Amino acid sequence: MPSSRTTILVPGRLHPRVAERLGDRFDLLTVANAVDITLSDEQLASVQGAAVTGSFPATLIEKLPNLKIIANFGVGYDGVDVKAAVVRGVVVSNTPDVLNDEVADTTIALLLNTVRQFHQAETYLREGRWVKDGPFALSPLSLRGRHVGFYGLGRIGMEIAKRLEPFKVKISYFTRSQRSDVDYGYYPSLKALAQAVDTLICIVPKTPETYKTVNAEILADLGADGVLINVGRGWTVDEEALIAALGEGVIAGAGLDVFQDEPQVPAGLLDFPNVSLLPHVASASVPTRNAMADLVADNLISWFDTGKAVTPVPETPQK
Ligand code: A2R
Repeated sequence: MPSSRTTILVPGRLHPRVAERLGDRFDLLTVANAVDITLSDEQLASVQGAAVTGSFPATLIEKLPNLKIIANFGVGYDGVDVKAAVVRGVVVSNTPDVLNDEVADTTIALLLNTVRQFHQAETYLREGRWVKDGPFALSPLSLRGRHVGFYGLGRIGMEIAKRLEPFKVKISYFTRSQRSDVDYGYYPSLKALAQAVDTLICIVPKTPETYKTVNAEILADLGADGVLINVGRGWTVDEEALIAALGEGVIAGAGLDVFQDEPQVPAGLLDFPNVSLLPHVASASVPTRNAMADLVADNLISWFDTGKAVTPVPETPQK
């Protein structure tokens, strides 16, 4: 006999805490991924919600006639075809704010790691080279005296900027709309910002407008002392241009937590001593991922209790 409980589709991997929170009151229908779906028509018709990490394409939305809400794990929801959801009147939710502090902390660590080469210094110690070869070489770069530009100054960017203030660096930014609540220098284009600063922190979403916008020209504008930090999406940076710029000394270093084709990282990036690379871990602590998982569950529970998600994305507003 079919269950009277609401069915939530889970395509691919999902933080276990989401399933724990939802299991009591929903039927979870787990499938291997969002593309190769081999469910019966009856099963597809039973799905009213989805909990997703990563991809939720239009082809899947089309297969689910009774879908009401897609709850995305993560603040970036570029894996969900929001346009298709809007057409169908499906609400999409994400997990904003609960990860701001963790991502901001990681960004400061990545920036310091990049300019001061602490990752290499630690490896040097662990390999016994301090004893054998003497002190670790002075880092060519420093955070001292830097002018840091933000490409994106939203929820996460603001937390990074606030953390940078006591580091006594100058802070500027480019966003499409100027903020009225900060004194940082505003530049009306990425080019103008890159020309003004020597350190660029990217924390913009993956949208058609941000694709490979950090290109050869922007890197050249950043200059020979330039440091690029990307904690938004790999999509935003032209990785080939970045590798060329690092190889030719067009910029001085880079710190990356995100890549175009994760988990693949271009081999060309691995060889540079002036680059710090992380495997997309900016929000990846147990407490922060638990908070994100709770917000995914809260969105689904709230939707089916009250008809409203807790944190719907702007494209799918609620009355
Ligand atoms: O442009 P504005 O005024 O909407 O400012 C947003 C900025 N932004 C852009 N800036 C320049 N050119 C664009 N085409 C563009 N599109 C967006 O990025 C805003 O300052 C910032 C995004 O802030 P939030 O929406 O608050 O996002 P949050 O939570 O800071 O996360 C940013 C991204 C996520 O989408 C994930 O991809 C990644 O960080 O975790």
